Amino acid sequence: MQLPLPLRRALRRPDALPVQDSRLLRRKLGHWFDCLDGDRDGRLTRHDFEAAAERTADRFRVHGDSRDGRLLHQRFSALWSAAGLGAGAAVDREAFTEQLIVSLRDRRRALHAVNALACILADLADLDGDGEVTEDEYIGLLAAAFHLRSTPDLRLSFERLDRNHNGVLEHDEIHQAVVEYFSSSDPEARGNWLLGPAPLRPSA
Ligand SMILES: [Ca+2]
Ligand SMILES: [Ca+2]
Ligand SMILES: [Ca+2]
Repeated sequence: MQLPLPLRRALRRPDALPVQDSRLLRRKLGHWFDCLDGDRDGRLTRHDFEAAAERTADRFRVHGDSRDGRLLHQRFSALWSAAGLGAGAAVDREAFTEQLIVSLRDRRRALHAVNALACILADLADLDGDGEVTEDEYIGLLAAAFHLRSTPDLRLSFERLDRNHNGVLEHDEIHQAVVEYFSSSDPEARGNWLLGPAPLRPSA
């Protein structure tokens, strides 16, 4: 999947997407931690990222040696490196959030890494290969990759992410959501819903 041109331009410009620290952004990044911490031990290690790649590959029957299998592992791995974490690191929720805020501010690489991961995930989720992600495909993907299993919550999210209300997610809607999720402090930003409504709830 190619990034839409306006987003590619925006990602290249260092001042185009200011990452403003806020309680909302921290809640979103904390929720991202929870999504990645597949073994729920309260620490993120490289193993969690490898396990997420394997889980996703199993769900979509992608062989590890195939192009998609290799891309999936590479992109989860790049996400770990781009967050500024060393190979043997183990970080808790707070440390991960702090580190990721620094990485998102200082290096576009962190946002590129998440976007690149979103590309391969959207391609895998698009089971019928029509270039669009349906509600069922979106819900199946988030359950497989990130253990998000509340269908009513994910239906609400899908509705928010589908900006043009045509019943499917196009690639630019997904990328716009990724950018907003990882950079916006606006409580009205639709991208806040990328991984379910949890970050928008006061208890999150
Ligand atoms: Ca863990
Ligand atoms: Ca599709
Ligand atoms: Ca749409």
